[in-house]
Amino acid sequence: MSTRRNFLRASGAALLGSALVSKAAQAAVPEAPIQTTPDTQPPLAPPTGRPYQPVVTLNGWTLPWRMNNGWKEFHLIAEPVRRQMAPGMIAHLWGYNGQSPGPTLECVEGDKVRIFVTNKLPEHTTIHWHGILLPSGMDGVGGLSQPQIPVGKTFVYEFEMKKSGTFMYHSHADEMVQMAMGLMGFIVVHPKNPNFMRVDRDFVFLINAFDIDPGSYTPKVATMTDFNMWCWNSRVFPGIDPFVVRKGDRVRIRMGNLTMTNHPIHMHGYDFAVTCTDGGWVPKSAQWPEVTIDIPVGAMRAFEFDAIYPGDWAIHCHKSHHTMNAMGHNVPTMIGVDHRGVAQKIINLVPDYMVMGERGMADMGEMEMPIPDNTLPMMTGTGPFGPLEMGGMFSVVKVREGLARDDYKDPGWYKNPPGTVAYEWTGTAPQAPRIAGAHEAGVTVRARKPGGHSRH
Ligand SMILES: [Cu+2]
Repeated sequence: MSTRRNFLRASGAALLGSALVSKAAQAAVPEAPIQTTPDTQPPLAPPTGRPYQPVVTLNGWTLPWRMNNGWKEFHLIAEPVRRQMAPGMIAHLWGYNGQSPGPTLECVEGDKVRIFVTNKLPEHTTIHWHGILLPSGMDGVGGLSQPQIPVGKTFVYEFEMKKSGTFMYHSHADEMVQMAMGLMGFIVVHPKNPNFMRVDRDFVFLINAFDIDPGSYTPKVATMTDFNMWCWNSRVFPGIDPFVVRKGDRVRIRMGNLTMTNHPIHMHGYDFAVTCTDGGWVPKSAQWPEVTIDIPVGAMRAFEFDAIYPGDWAIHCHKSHHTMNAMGHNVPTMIGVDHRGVAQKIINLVPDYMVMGERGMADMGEMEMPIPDNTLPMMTGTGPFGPLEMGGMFSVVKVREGLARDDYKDPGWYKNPPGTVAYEWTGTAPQAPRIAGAHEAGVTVRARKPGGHSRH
């Protein structure tokens, strides 16, 4: 993390005489730390103010603040950023303080917050505090609740955090463009009583989506529904960090959806309780059990579980197109199509043509198909047993015994106890009952794999 000392120095408040200090201190903007890596940062224990159990932002960070006469002051800078979506792909987005999404803002119920927003974008902007109860004029809708923040100017938002829960912030100016470019972030307001709804590990991420053509860097901003990069915190698998959990911990996962469609998020290995919505905490008697939680557009949800089952548990969006990257879209179905005879004729015309998908698409996960620069394979990643064949909104909850309280380092793959892994049957297979006539006998399909990379 680096700071903008030059920017600060320009304000020069610290050198003024005592008579001027309080006025100058009010006028001085607080530091705006920036983040230069997309790695998950350790939780930021609150150095001042009321105590709370901090959250961990997946592939993100929490914005430090300063206290000023009872106000918690934050400084967000809206600006163009370069975000690595996964190793091998950079996106040119708009974000805050060096990354998209911007840093998570954490505070406590009852806190008075003052948020400075500096606009370093090429056009005007605002920030809307999604779900927060506040004065109408602080709501951040450009033109409705305030003038737009012009290029190069800094505006101040001031309000009290009246209730705890799970919230978001995002641009509310030229929204189609500014949301499509990544101007968004997470807000967590902790309960005043640190024992209320306390958990040991509290993860947060935004669900967001971009439309970036293979080989290019900048999202297409006019896309309505046909996005191709399905992200958690502007990252796609295998770029999304695992949720590292100590066995026995009480765990909360909070999500907010700023895409244009719903996402049924499914976690393996557990059932969990839905404990927080965008409207607030769900009382114990009303918490409902799930294994998949649908997150509507513009909504936030949180669920909790006791991490009693060690293992590597997949967590992903259950829309299967959301677990693949850009190359996987608009591909014809070729299953059962016999290319023999046709392929050679096409290769005479198109030397690079390859026959794919006659047996399904799993070949794509196994091979290194030539793809454009700055583009991720449509399904990728390798696990302890081979190709994972995933992309997009996919990660792993890694529950391990004996981790330290604050240890979020990737512990590697789970070592399954002997006799607990699915295995190949080598004896005589028992008869599998099947409805008469339902099976089409005698159809053989053959796939031809591409010849390699000789032309690239
Ligand atoms: Cu989805």
